[in-house]
Amino acid sequence: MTRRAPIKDINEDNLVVGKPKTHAAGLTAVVVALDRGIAQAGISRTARSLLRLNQRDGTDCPGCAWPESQGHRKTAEFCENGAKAVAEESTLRTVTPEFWAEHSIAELATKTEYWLGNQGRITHPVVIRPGDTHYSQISWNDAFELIGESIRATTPDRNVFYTSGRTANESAFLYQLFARSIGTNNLPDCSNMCHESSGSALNPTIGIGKGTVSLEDIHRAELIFVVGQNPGTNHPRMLSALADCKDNGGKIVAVNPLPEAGLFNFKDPQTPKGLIGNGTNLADEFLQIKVGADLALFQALGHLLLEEEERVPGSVIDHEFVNANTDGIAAYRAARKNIDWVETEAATGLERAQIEKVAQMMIASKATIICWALGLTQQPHSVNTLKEIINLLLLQGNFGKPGAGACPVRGHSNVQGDRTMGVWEKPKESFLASIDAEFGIESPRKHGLDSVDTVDAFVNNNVDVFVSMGGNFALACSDTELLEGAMQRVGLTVHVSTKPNRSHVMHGRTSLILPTLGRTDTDDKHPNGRQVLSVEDSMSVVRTTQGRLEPVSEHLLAEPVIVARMAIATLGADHVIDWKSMSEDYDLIRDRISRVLPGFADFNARLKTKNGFVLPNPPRDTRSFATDIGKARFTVSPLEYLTPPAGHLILQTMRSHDQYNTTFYGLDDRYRGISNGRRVILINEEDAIEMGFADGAMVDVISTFQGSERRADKFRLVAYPTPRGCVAAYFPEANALMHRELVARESNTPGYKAMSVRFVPHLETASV
Ligand SMILES: Nc1nc2c(c(=O)[nH]1)N[C@H]1C(S)=C(S)[C@@H](COP(=O)(O)OP(=O)(O)OC[C@H]3O[C@@H](n4cnc5c(=O)[nH]c(N)nc54)[C@H](O)[C@@H]3O)O[C@H]1N2
Ligand SMILES: Nc1nc2c(c(=O)[nH]1)N[C@H]1C(S)=C(S)[C@@H](COP(=O)(O)OP(=O)(O)OC[C@H]3O[C@@H](n4cnc5c(=O)[nH]c(N)nc54)[C@H](O)[C@@H]3O)O[C@H]1N2
Ligand SMILES: [Mo]
Repeated sequence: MTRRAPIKDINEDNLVVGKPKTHAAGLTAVVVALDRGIAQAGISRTARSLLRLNQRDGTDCPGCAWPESQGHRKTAEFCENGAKAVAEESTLRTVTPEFWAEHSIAELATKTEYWLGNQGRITHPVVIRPGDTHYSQISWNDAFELIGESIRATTPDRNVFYTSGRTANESAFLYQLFARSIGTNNLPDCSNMCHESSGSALNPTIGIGKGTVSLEDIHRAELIFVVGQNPGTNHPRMLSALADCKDNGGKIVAVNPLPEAGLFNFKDPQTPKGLIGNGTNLADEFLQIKVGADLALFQALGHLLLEEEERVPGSVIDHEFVNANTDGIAAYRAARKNIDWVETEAATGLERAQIEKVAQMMIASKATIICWALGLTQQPHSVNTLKEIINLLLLQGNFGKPGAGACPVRGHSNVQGDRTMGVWEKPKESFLASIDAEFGIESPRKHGLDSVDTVDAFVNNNVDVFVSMGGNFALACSDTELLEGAMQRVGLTVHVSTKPNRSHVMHGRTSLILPTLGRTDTDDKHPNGRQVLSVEDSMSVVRTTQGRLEPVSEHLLAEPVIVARMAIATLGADHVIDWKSMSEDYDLIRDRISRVLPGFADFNARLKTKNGFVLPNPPRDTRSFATDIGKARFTVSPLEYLTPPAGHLILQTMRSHDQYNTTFYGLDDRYRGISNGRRVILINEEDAIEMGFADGAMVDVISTFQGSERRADKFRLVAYPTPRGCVAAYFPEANALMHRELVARESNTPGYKAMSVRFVPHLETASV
């Protein structure tokens, strides 16, 4: 059975603006989830895939990285947006060689990501060569030969291997091994654009780049902060965990410029009460902070905690923990002794009394967790903001005890696992030494390019071969127009993909699209039959994932097979590494991983246990901190917040409820009341008036960074409850406005939530 793709693209004139909602999920979530599945894949395929989702022996949801419960699993262990992710992948719509013959690149370049992605799953490998106007079919053998020749024809560091976070552990491990066998550490990944700031803050302060809590801790916390995160849309299953925390008497503080529906009330669609009742109220306190002012807030909280400690010694600081396990508290205490409340209130847009109330909640809590996501990682001073969070957690000893810790909530379903497997442009010496000893290769020691460096390398003509393991680099990164132009000068681009996207259209001089199996597809064309992959979630739990749906085409190859065949075509069949065997039997990859990576001993055996296994986490397991000084570190950062030039506002970019990064499931940002279009700027009405615009005005947006400007045309201003001075737009439309030099210091993560913008009337409107 084939299903026809929608032929209509987005028409922004149809945009509808309604009222933002104050609760998330409920019955609508169930209806939407099933509706999307059935439209894409039909009833039986939808039922088969959804009932296996996040079950033991089932498929790990290709949506977010939130963990599954270790205990009892519900029949439906997924959320609305997980169901949409599955519908998107299990679709019966197909993109065949006929599709590519019918649509030229010139035509595809006029389409939005919505149209491209909705055409369906790619069925055959295709190629486009210099002078061609269309992609056309190529055999797998010829495709791999072309890759091998191109890589061999250039120097190692002119090859770049990008990874998007859906790639499973085994594929990621082989992929980084391939890059290092060639002689490069050019392994940028989506994490560079995402939680890199978290790793940059956590590694030097607590000695591990990952979170320190388990799902059980979320249930048991006395106080949870949800900062810079929109869980109702991006991690909906987190809402059940927050509701459990509330049921156990815990309190929640939400810190966000926007009153996101999922922060306030959750109607759990898994329970009858959630379907028809009033739901669970979540946030006890909502700090509607200005964009980029969290460092000021956390410094103020630190000040208040220390003030209370002065008043009643021993009432706040966990002295035993601090003395035994940390360094630097004296300098931290000195730095936070004084505070300028006038500046703090102006920077944050919060009142002192509100901050004091939250400080009291912290003082009263014996187990606090601070959760965060991109609202904190994509600003110039992000790393310092996150270090300030660590200061607060250290002060009260919130590590290695139940219900306490740091919780960066990761994005892509295996982005954390990919990093564990060595997908990193700055690998540690111990890791390289270990793979060298195991495989008999000599890995390069020079650090490679991250995502931002890669954009620069494109612009400066320093890339000959770009391989993209999933993802959509052209739209995910900054400076869209410049990047798209530069990508087209690369000698060969190789896209290992499931669906068409913009990066395929803005291709290199020669380009290959290699269609691969997704998470939900059965992977059984191997001598020993069906193979199983593994993933690591946001809380360091490693477990299996396997698909059971019949792939839409017999020509799809699994990711480990694609990597192995690229390696053989490049390095030769007699290479010191036996790529072929590993790609036929993934147990062999895991055997090697178990010998290379700490925490993976007996990988194969432990993976087969009921819940998989949890990787070692010294702060959580034993209150030990593997920093260079063997202790956790308090840090001192100067006060810093965003101050746009005169006449400008701060723009943050975010996801709608109906997209997965650059993939648009649909056009309904239900919780924010925006539908049928995406080119909007959410603005405080008083700011709009002050700038001379009415609600609904059409504007062109100009962003400024260090004297240079970028422009994106035709956005609609929508009056919205966002703080003064702060506006919001959707990613990726706003990426055209992003200067690639605007990054977080230390982590080099793009400042996607820190642009300075102003507006001019859009001319069509002005001339009416
Ligand atoms: N359905 C769905 N799920 C997803 C994704 C998806 O696209 N769709 N993407 C996945 C990926 S890769 C990731 S990384 C995660 C992203 O998950 P999120 O981080 O939740 O993603 P964003 O949509 O960028 O939302 C950022 C939130 O931070 C707030 N914010 C912005 N600036 C600030 C600030 O300065 N301070 C504070 N306190 N808050 C701020 C915004 O108002 C918004 O609520 O989600 C993952 N899950
Ligand atoms: N302005 C702005 N820009 C941002 C962000 C932001 O908040 N604001 N967020 C950043 C973040 S957090 C991230 S993670 C990046 C996302 O950047 P990416 O990870 O590069 O982008 P995605 O949109 O997730 O990739 C979608 C593509 O992946 C392919 N795909 C899907 N499933 C599979 C699979 O199973 N295997 C393979 N091989 N391919 C598959 C499909 O072809 C699809 O078109 O964007 C970043 N860009
Ligand atoms: Mo992400």
